[in-house]
Amino acid sequence: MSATGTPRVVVIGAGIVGANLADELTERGWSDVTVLDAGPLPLPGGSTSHAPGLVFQTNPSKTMAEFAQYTVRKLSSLDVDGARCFDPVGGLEVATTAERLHDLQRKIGWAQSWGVEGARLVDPDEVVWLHPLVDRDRVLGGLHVSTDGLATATRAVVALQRRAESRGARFVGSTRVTGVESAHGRVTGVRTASGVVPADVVVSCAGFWGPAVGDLVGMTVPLLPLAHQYARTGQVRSLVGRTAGTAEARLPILRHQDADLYFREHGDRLGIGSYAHRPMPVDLADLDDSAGATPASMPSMLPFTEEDFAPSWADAVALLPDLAETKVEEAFNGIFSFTPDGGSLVGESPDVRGFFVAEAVWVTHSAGVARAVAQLLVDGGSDTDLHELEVSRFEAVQTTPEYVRETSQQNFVEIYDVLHPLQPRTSPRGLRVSPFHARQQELGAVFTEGGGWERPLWYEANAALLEEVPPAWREPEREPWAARFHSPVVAVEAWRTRTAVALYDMTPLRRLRVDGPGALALLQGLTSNQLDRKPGSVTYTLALDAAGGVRSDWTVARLAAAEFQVGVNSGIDEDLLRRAAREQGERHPELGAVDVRDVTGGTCCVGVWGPLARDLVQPLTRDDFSHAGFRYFGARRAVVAGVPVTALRVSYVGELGWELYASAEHGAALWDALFAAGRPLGAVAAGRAAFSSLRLEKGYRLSGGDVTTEHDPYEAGLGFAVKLDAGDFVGRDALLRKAGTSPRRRLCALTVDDRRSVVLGREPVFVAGGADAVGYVTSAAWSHTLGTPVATAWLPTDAAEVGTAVEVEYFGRRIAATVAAEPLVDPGMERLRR
Ligand code: FAD
Ligand code: THG
Repeated sequence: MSATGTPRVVVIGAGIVGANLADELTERGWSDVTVLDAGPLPLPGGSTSHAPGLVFQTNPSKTMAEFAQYTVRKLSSLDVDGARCFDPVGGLEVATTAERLHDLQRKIGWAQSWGVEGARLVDPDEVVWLHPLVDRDRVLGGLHVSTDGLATATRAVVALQRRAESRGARFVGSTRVTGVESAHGRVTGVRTASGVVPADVVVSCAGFWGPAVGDLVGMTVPLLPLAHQYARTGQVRSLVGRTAGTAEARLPILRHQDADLYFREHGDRLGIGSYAHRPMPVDLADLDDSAGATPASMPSMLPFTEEDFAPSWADAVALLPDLAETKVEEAFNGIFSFTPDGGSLVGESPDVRGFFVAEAVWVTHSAGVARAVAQLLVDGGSDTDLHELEVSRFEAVQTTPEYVRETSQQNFVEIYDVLHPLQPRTSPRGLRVSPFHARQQELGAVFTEGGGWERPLWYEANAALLEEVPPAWREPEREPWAARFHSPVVAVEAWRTRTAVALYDMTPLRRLRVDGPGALALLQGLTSNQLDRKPGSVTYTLALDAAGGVRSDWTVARLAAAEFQVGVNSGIDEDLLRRAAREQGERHPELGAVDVRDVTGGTCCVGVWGPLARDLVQPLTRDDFSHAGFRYFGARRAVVAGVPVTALRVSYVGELGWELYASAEHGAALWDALFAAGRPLGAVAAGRAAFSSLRLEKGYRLSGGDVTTEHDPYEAGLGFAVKLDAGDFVGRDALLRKAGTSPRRRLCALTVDDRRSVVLGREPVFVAGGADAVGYVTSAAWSHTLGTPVATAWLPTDAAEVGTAVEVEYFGRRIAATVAAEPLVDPGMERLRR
């Protein structure tokens, strides 16, 4: 601790992220902050030192769009001796294809959902009015966002450094961190050529050097440094005299995504960035880190490879014909970071406490990410949901050099592509398959990928049954966009689940064993429900953050007094449990040891669900699977078809049935036995598409989708899983403080009035006839049971009353919908408890 009683913080890296973090920490009273950079200040030579600073705020991710909005707000309030750090010149994305033009409407929807102001579709005349260099005949229209603009990142770094220093921070240049010191699993300082700088908290903001700094503590930082071409033209006559005074730009920043290009003005020249070239991965070991004294020798700037730029130059001239009179004058291949899913990386080392990273962050999101990290450090949680950024979101197989290299390059290639929300990656595939995989292939499974797993979306074999599906259960033909990665066959699988029985491969559902005398105390202290129940019971419970926000929802099966199987949502949950177990062991050794183990690999799970589930399973076992003998939310070990299983009577699709867990080597035998026994009952194999639709109908929440840390359990409709008298747990105090206050918003079910128009998620929701979005869709599906499209949406309380008429905007079209009572299907729980 420092003299002031706040932790001593070392920030590695004085780029836009490190500088913002020092500012945000000192603003919160953590004044003992030292920012170290290997390069000279204020231009240490990282990506920030040459970033052109385009800030397009609109993003499919709510979190990233909010971070961008904060960056705009914050940088707009900063200056260096009167020179501004943000120019709100506006952002313009042009469409040169019908597909792009159509997609811009989806983007406007995101802007409305996440509160990005000033977004509207413009016609070709207006495109040219906004950006006179554009060839009117080339464009079909554009998306204009008046609040987008240009960040002058290097100037912002200076302003942030000054402000942070005025509050006590120190910035030290030309000082490389060569080691991280730790004791008893906690960081104690960083090593440099001039000695050790003591620290209680170290945050690596090393940009694309992240993996090298991570190596110092044995932390895998799954990012790939890639080179990206940026060129400046010579003088363009039509630009002369347009900018005046200190302004470097008046024209809106411009994207030409159909050619993977973006543009900004530099006085009377244009800057052109290209993603059209081959991916150019960079090996950190090849960089000349001794460079950095002059901009021309920055380690993050590699020599321009002209031949890679040639097609882009032709495309640039085609869109902006005035460029024909000039040529590229200065250009380089600049280095930045890409990740396996395109997201930033924030989080703490699993092994060395107090060592954090905040990397793979664009200038666009830098202030927002820094604010969230500062909140995380100072307050224990951020008010913006961070699960999309958490380093622990990746599965082990997704952090291998091979995976990171391939997927990050693919993300570079696809960065400006029109991507469907359900579009699976094409490679690498087949990294994880369940023991049922061969059977699934025989049944014509159409697979998607998630967490490295192959997951059936639906089974083509079921197409043979389509004729039998009663008309009321079928779905009318979808419009082309919503029809992608979807099939009418899903109707068969949903119908058979609700009327007969179906087999679902639940193997990828992450499960942990939490065992030992301290296990109950650990789980009880970490989640909201009463878990001290008889062995053989399953409890649905919530992992909250300190502010009472929902981090995740778990099913905790108590298999024996000190043995628990916990069904979780992702690696973030495992990370959380491991940290808490370690802390409990240190602080409360008297509670006894706890062992947390991921048992997902090596085991498998099949969900047997439907009104005939008991008729299918009971004949295969001597154990009692009757309603009285095996209660809803019960768990037991049993033998099914000669295979030892752990059976949980739970169902995310809201039907009678069980999750049957077995050791992986028994998987195929178990599947075959269930399938054969099910055939006379009309059993089918069913995939993710039916699964998602059925769970939505039942009103079950998808953690990270419907509900995040931004929501408390009550507004999410999950108050039933909170037992404030279950002893102390993380988030309990925050919930107690909320007692008596009424929620501002609610998660609601919507049904679509025309009973046809399917939406997909993230669309803005309006009160009927309203001009401004009041909420947004989280999940959506066709409900086969009800014969209408349905959705889940966050709405302010006054628009959340059942019967309220709302509109969902889908590609610019307002679709009338109505707030409906939850759950949409089986409110009386008769299907589950029989
Ligand atoms: P950096 O600025 O790279 O800072 C990291 C710092 O860490 C460096 O100064 C480095 O010297 C220091 N460091 C590393 N290792 C050590 C060590 N061991 N000890 C001490 N110090 C160390 N983003 C946008 O939002 N909009 C754009 O228009 C845009 N255009 C771009 C164009 C190009 C050509 C490139 C290459 C990038 C562009 N980006 C853009 C991305 C953006 O530049 C980066 O994402 C951002 O600058 C990253 O900031 P940072 O602070 O994380 O990293
Ligand atoms: N199965 C198992 N574990 C899981 C999931 C699962 N863990 C992660 C995720 N899915 C958790 N999500 C849910 C959401 C709802 C329910 C189960 C898991 C559920 N809810 C009942 C309800 O809302 O009526 C709970 C009723 C009760 O508490 O008694 O069934 O799919 N193993």
